[in-house]
Amino acid sequence: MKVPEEIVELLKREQSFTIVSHINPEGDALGASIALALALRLLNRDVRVFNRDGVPYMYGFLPFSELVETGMDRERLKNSVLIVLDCNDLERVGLKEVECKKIVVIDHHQTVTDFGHIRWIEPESPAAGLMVYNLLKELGTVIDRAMAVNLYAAIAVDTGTFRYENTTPEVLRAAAELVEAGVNPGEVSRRLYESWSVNKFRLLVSMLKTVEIVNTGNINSAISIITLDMFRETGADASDTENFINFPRMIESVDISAMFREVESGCWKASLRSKGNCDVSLIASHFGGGGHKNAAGYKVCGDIEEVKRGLLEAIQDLVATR
Ligand SMILES: [Mn+2]
Repeated sequence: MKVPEEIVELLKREQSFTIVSHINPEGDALGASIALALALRLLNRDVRVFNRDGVPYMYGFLPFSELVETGMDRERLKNSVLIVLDCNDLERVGLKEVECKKIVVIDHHQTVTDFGHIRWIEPESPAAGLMVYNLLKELGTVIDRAMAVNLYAAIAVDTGTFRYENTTPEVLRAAAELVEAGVNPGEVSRRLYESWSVNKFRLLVSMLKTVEIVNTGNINSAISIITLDMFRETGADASDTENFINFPRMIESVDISAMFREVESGCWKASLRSKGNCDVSLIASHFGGGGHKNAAGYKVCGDIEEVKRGLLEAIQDLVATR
């Protein structure tokens, strides 16, 4: 991975930075943001970290997660370099417009926008955290334990803790170095996977009860639903649903896991995950959404039975016949 010289020079030259990441943040967005902020602080830079939705409960263990603010100081931003992490447009950040000194984009998602003055997009990188790790090495800052935990968590989340196909030798080498810097992998795994609230667990149980496995042509889809009533009954919230979609995917015969989460009465966020060659981005874009081959999503309003039927028809038309 080649770190753009322009970015290294900018970080060395400028004094004020504002780091932002996407709405509904997960470990990669947060860990990469916090680690970069800590490194810039070590270089005596003025740094703020912004995320519109703040730090979900489960990521409270990240060292210095309290640095993440949900309010943006617009006056300060005017003289600050904006660093956009783990996404590459303002809409994903949840901001309409910005007035700042310069915009740097650091992301591993391939998109078609040209937002930002300096764009470092590395679609082959499994995590934004790995890009920040390489950036810090290039900057020559020490990676202390706090930074290491944030970077390790970022990389762990986006590689399914080294289980997904994006787990490259480079990832494992970086992880080894982060462990040497003081990360306890067992503890991070415990925090990520074995620290659920009872409410979250109850919501998963409710969701699993809705799973239907439907065959269309040569594709088996597992469809699940989370309604506003289910949130009310369990006391869980939207951030608790991260990863729920992966549970039906555990079934060997399932090719697509689709989860409909009610965002407002009668309107749904559809998330799609697939295995292997089954391209769910075709389905998402058919409904005006987007994503990658194995992970995509869209928004839809209507009666849930009709919404499900619409999805199954799209699977039949776009994927099953291919
Ligand atoms: Mn990411």
